[in-house]
Amino acid sequence: MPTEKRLPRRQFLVAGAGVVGALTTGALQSAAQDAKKPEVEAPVGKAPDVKVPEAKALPPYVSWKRADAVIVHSPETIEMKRGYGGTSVITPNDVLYIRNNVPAPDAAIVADRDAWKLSVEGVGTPKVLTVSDLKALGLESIASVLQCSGNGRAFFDHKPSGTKWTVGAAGCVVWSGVPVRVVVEALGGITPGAGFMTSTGGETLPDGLDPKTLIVERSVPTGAIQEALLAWEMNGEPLSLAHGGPLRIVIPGYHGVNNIKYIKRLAFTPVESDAKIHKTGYRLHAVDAKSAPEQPSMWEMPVKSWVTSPLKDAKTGRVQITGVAFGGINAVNAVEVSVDGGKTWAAARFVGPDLGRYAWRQFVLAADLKPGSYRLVSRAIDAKGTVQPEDFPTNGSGYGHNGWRAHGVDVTVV
Ligand SMILES: Nc1nc2c(c(=O)[nH]1)N[C@H]1C(S)=C(S)[C@@H](COP(=O)(O)O)O[C@H]1N2
Ligand SMILES: [Mo]
Repeated sequence: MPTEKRLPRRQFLVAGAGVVGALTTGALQSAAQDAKKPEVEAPVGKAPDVKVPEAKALPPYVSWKRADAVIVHSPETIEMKRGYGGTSVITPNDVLYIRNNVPAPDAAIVADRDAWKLSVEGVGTPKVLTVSDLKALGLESIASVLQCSGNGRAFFDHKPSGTKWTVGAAGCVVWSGVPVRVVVEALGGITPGAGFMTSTGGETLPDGLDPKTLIVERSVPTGAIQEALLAWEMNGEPLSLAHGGPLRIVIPGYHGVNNIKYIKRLAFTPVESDAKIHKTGYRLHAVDAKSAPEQPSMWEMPVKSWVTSPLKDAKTGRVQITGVAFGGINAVNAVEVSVDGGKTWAAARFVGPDLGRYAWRQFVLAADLKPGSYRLVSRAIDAKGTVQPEDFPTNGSGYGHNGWRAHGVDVTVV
């Protein structure tokens, strides 16, 4: 799927019988319910200026998620509620968002994790390696922000289609696995002339459709391999099926879509993938333009931050204003908070351990607030000195919103 939109109806209808057919029928029904259900007022604890859909049940493959902490937009798009990620840097597994462009594979694939196979191509000695082989090759751990390209889509005024994520399609995760460069070295290095690293997802695709229109396959410039990890563990637990188990590629600093789950093929290629999701999908383009390969791809993430508390009401006196800030492809250096919608700013303080360049940092600003109305906004600055912008340009699919103004929250101090 090129954008964060649901599968077009036609594709569901030809999906046929079997697991995929059954799941997609569910997705269709939920899409229909979406259209009918009224939007309800955001309850306490969420940004009051964004309407959220009524609660839906968690689908079986993510039944272990915290129902009270997530918004189920559809069986394949589940958002963490604002303010539910805690203040201990790492986003707990049971609240981290979920995004599947096609239904997740059958749970059978995590029954024997070590047997999962990855085909490595475009190297000196191409080879099929099992997870067990990969575990023998090396081990590294890295913290990185996983964020969907469409995070913040709800804040665009032009109503782009696709999931209306606010701030919850993001989290900070510690991944463990083997560095891609270790695997590449073991297999004789990258074939000369291969400028891209292409990752392919292992979902079972429905028969009778051109796989190129459905397959989840993304290319990134080979430079990204320096930090890339083939991960089998997430926050100390075996990688769940929902988050890509048995094996997923993690490309720190890159948008979520490039972090391919159920990875079955890793290829070093002279050209970029011609899969629809890569060739024309996830591109920044004008609202009235069609997606095209020459438009910027959703690769590196820019600097971003938002407030996580308070979100609605606060008691008069000292208030601890918290939030998260990250630099995307760069480290985050500083963050400022404003209680008057961006007229005046004060430097916030980072809280907790610094887990490195690709992790986010929690921040806090203690403010003494009298009764009244406040617009809380935050603005981060990365290690290159890039300041989070006030706005982000409108674009067709509603990707990449990191504008600080729209991410603010209105709080009443009583
Ligand atoms: N195989 C596969 N990998 C995938 C996807 C997918 O649908 N299939 N979705 C991508 C997108 S768009 C995002 S935002 C992230 C979401 O990761 P999560 O569900 O673990 O939060 O996975 C990416 N990797
Ligand atoms: Mo995404």
